[in-house]
Amino acid sequence: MEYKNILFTVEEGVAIITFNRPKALNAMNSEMMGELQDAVTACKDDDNVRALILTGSGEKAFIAGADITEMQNMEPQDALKFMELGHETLRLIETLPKPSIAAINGFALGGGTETSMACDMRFASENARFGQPEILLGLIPGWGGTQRLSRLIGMGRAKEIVLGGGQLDAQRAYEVGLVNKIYPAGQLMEETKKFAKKLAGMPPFAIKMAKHSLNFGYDLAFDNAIRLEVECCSQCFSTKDLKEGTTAFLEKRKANFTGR
Ligand code: DAK
Repeated sequence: MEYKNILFTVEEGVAIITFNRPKALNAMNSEMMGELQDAVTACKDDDNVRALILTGSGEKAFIAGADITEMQNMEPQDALKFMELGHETLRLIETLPKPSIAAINGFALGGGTETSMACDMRFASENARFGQPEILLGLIPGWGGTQRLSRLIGMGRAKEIVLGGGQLDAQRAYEVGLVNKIYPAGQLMEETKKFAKKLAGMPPFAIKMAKHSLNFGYDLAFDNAIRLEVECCSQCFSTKDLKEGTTAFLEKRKANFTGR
């Protein structure tokens, strides 16, 4: 697929998807969401990709929300299609058996905050701003904002943001646990790549099992969640990477994981 709204590169095992409509502050239209889904599927299928970064082009925005121009003229059937495509794509990112980081380089509003929350981690520049301003447009978050935000930062704070429509700066987002790290704008990509490359060097099957246990154990009753963890953990014992990791520890050397 040829991309018109995103850039897609892979370097040293790290895929980088860049939202690329800077004139519209990288607002997410349905074409861009389709391209995102295609690129994430390619990451899932390619064993050489071991980690994923999502970011925005330009200095102002990660994604300034769903494209309001496109949304304004949507018939309910088109809106439903766009919403389902968004849900499918964000869930694909969330459940990708590889780690993902959103490098948030400016505005991440509405669908922008929602896209960042589908990633495993959020690294922000000092000028990043978050929020769910949908209420100001007469609607509510449509890509998981009412669900992922409350799980990440708690119900009271999520209600303040979703019902109040206000924005959080990077520091506040860090304080409430929405953001993992904050960097000066000029260092954001370099630091995010450094961490993504570290993740790309981890044993892929253990990464996959860790994400599976975290993602799918979260909503289970505790005994079932622990059982899921036991099953995911015990499966790691079938890998050569576990042998390599434990042998390397005992031989006091760095492990060389091969993904087997
Ligand atoms: N959509 C379309 N264009 C946008 C945009 C957006 N979300 N955000 C910015 N732009 C465009 C502006 O119209 C402007 O275009 P020109 O006038 O130059 O042609 C250009 O980007 C630069 O923006 P500004 O001139 O406004 O720049 P400022 O620095 O003054 O302000 C801002 C930056 C981010 C504070 C401001 O642009 C802003 O408030 N933007 C809108 C933020 C927002 O409300 N985002 C949408 C949230 S709602 C669903 C699916 C998804 C969703 C819901 C339902 N279904 C299918 C049912 C999700 C909804 C949302 O995300």
